[in-house]
Amino acid sequence: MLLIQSRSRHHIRSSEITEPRLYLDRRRFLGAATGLLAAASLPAALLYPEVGRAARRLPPFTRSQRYTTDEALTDYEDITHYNNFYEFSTDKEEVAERARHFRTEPWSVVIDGEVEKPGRYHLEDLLRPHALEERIYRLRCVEAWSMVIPWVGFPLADLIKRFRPTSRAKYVEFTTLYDPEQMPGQRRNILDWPYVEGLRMDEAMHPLTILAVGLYGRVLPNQNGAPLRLVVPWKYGFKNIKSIVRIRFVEHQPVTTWMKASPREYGFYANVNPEVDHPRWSQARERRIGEFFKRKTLMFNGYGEEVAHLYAGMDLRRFF
Ligand SMILES: Nc1nc2c(c(=O)[nH]1)N[C@H]1C(S)=C(S)[C@@H](COP(=O)(O)O)O[C@H]1N2
Ligand SMILES: [Mo]
Repeated sequence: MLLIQSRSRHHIRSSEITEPRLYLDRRRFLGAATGLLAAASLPAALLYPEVGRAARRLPPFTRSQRYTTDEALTDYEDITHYNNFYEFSTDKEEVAERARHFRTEPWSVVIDGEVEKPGRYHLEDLLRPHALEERIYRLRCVEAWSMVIPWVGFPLADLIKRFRPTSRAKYVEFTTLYDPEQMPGQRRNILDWPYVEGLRMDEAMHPLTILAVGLYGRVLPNQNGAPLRLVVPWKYGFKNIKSIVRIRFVEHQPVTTWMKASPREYGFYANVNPEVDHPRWSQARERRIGEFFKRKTLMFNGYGEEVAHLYAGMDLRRFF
């Protein structure tokens, strides 16, 4: 276990791009230690051969036994070519191509607001202390489609504890990069850029909430929010803000991009709720990408046992 631990502390570098000789060495290393490693940190090329070796490698990660599902994974091709990322395009099938040359290195994240250790941190330094874990989560978009995605990331709570928010910090606000040169969507007024999202502190600290750096065992593709994105599986997809450059601790509820765009349609909480329709369509059912028949949408996207207590006593029609 020691071995795994220290390996998993490695950060992502440009040198993680697959290089055949290294790949072979890694396999030999694994072969020698299979007893110890078991299913813990198999190379992604073995876990998900369909991804291909061109995708960039992650440091080793463990697979969560707890945060997983028996449901079939959505195809890698669909996860990476059916994207909502308005900074690049409003056409889901065009995002991947438009994001192809997006530069995610170097990358830094500003941590500020009501926090004891504010600063601008290089991504490597931000990630270094965190052991990576694979978790399979459902993602339910407000547009009534869904996917099952094997993310690689770490609990947001661990990062929050490191920077020690003050007692005034009641919410966490996240901001996406603003760079119209690279993000053609930001040259148009489709949304009030940069994209902003937020969570109440207890939602941010919930063990289900993660910051993701990878999917399908590989570094997060640009179109999925490289190099760092939020994943909150019981909320509609739009809460899962991509390409984060700022994490700010605040006293008051942040005004999020979608609330500004259309307050009737998009609330702050955005918990998946089949009983509260979107003003323009029902939220009772969803289409799992890759399937033909629609399925019922589950309260809190099926994570009710873990998260319903966060909203005890709240009127979920009002706080949608
Ligand atoms: N910065 C930013 N983050 C974003 C979006 C966006 O347009 N810009 N779209 C959101 C929506 S609506 C969804 S459904 C998910 C889609 O994530 P995926 O492309 O990885 O499936 O990202 C969310 N995060
Ligand atoms: Mo979405």
